[in-house]
Amino acid sequence: MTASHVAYLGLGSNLGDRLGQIRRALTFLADAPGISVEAVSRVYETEPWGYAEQPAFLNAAARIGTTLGPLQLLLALKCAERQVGRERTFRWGPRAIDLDLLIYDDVRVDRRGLKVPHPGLTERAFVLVPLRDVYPDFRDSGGATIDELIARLQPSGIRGAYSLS
Ligand code: GSY
Repeated sequence: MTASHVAYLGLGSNLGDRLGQIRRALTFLADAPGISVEAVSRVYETEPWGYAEQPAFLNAAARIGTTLGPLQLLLALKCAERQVGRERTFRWGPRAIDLDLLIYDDVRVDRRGLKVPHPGLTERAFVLVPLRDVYPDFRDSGGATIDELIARLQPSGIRGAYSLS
């Protein structure tokens, strides 16, 4: 596959076998047509954001190469979530797996079901800290570095990091 685009994904899980589900999602994506997984961050245990009365999350990020467009990629992520066993609970509630399209080249998408870059990207440490492992040169639209963005989000709610290998 000759990948023509670079995208960054966020992965999260806080129900069941959290690490196993993140691994299975990455394996599913690596086997999916039009996607090559190029780099995976460490896995971070993070405090729940949005709705506090739920278990801690494991979060990670991945850099992929892809021939898919943003909407096709979103469908592939939804398909991976179903394969891994995601069932809808409620907004901001617990989930077996969550796959978010964070960044797709320099492309901006503003549609009902898809916003790229992900709107919460620069305000959530559980997204930025894993992203820094695979995209240390990331800057927001105002020019802030990823270290500066993370420094603004203290306390970060990051409890610890584990290597996936
Ligand atoms: O948006 C992803 C789902 N999610 C998460 C998450 O992945 N990690 C943490 N720490 N809190 C979260 N709240 C929601 S919703």
